[in-house]
Amino acid sequence: MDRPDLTLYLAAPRGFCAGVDRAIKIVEMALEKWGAPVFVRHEIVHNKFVVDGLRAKGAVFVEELDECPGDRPVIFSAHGVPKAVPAEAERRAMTFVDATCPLVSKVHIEAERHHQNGLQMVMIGHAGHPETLGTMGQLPEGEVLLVETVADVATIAPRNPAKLAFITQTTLSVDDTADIVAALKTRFPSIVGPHKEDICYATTNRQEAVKAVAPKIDALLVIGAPNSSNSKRLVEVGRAAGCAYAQLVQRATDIDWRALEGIRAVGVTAGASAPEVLVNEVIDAFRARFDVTVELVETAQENIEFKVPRVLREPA
Ligand code: 0CH
Ligand code: SF4
Repeated sequence: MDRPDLTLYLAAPRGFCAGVDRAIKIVEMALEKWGAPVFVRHEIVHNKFVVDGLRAKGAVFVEELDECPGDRPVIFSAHGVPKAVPAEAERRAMTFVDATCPLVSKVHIEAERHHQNGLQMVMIGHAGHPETLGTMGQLPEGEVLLVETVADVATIAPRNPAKLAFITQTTLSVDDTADIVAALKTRFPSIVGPHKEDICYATTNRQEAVKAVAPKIDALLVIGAPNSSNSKRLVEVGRAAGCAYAQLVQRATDIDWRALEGIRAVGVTAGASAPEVLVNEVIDAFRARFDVTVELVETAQENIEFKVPRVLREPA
């Protein structure tokens, strides 16, 4: 049977960012250094394939520190943790390694600095997301007001509207966040903040690549997990850029082939926590059904790398 022609536009950059790379390396190196089990508070990154792989090597994933025994090392996930978490680990004299991405830690430090300067914070982020919980948890209760949408900006009640600063989650939609920042600046003209927002280079670059692919395609597949904020944003960016069918898939078995019937061009990208093996798996699944030509759409090159903490670089 003749397979239909299909052009597969592969977005670049896609997949692992420097923070994810480092976080996974931290768990692997901790297992080498201390042996199994090593506990990990929260999924190290939001990807089942990565988590299952580390679990097979002896990592034990838990949601809270009180689920960890005091005599085994624990690692904090890439998304960051409230201040109370390392404080409690110290109180229990536990061995812990913080895999918070340095670009998330940078936001924590910003929040602390503004707080010390007497400013109340507004955080743009998603309620309940571990990064938002971790960043808000850098300051005492009530010091960080959360806004998720432009509409939320009208509802917050700061102590003193003239003494405010804003910070953001690192994995938000660049365009939606710009609208929220604009609304904040309109309501609170003296609000202090970063140059644009705190969205990281990897989030920004992956969204830009999707925008470049969108006009060429009939459908977009984003490889990523349903709890991965940055991956879900890529689906939204695809739709906003005019791609009527944009879908999040964890791996090839999630692809709805009936929805893709008749397409001639597909876009493929991957969230910052999705490994490249899953991208290859998806490409192979297309090759089994179509006569595929792969075209790379590269909008930026990345060469950022973050060092793992010193404790893991030192011999045991
Ligand atoms: O996109 P989120 O924050 O949900 O997390 P992820 O999918 O694990 O990707 C890595 C980002 C970690 C913190 O910025
Ligand atoms: Fe760090 Fe950005 Fe990756 Fe998050 S998405 S881990 S902030 S580089």
